[in-house]
Amino acid sequence: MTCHRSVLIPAIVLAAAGLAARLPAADGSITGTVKATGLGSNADAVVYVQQAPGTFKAPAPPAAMDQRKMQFIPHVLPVLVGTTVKFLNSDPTPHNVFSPDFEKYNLGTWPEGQSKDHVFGTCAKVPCVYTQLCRVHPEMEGFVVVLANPYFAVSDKEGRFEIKAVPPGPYTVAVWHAKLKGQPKPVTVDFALGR
Ligand SMILES: [Cu+2]
Repeated sequence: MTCHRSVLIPAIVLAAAGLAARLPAADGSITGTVKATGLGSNADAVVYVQQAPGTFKAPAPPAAMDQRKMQFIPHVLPVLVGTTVKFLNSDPTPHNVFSPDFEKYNLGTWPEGQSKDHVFGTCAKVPCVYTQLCRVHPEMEGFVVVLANPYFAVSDKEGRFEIKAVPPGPYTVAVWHAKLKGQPKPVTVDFALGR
């Protein structure tokens, strides 16, 4: 048992538990809740496994971030490194897609119904957070959060999250939030077999 003392007030309280799933030995899930202290919503925290053994291939179908009603939707999009993100425009006004972070990108400005793809191909230090902005509308902001393995989830308004299909084993689960910080937590995904 270790006791951590910190001078920082953890603004996000992360509670997580590894759960046994189906039998026989199948992957489990990590579920829990995030409490975003002082905010009206507990949503949009990215909860992720810091390190997991193995190599991971980005999914072939692209992830998607839309621009709709003058907002990036989803507001926070976690992806595995190497993933292609399709940026759409569903508004009757042109939107731009750029990020000032890391290698930077500016995909240009395009009208309703069109889209452009961008590959998030590198991430030196997890999480790689790309602030997603629109030059036409400075108030618009979203986040693409690049991670090293596919074991991540985004919290809902109530703060609930579920990281699915995690192989059994010990992990450290961390949380990223645009405005708050939280402490990582150890979690073990295991199986209680009985008869
Ligand atoms: Cu815009």
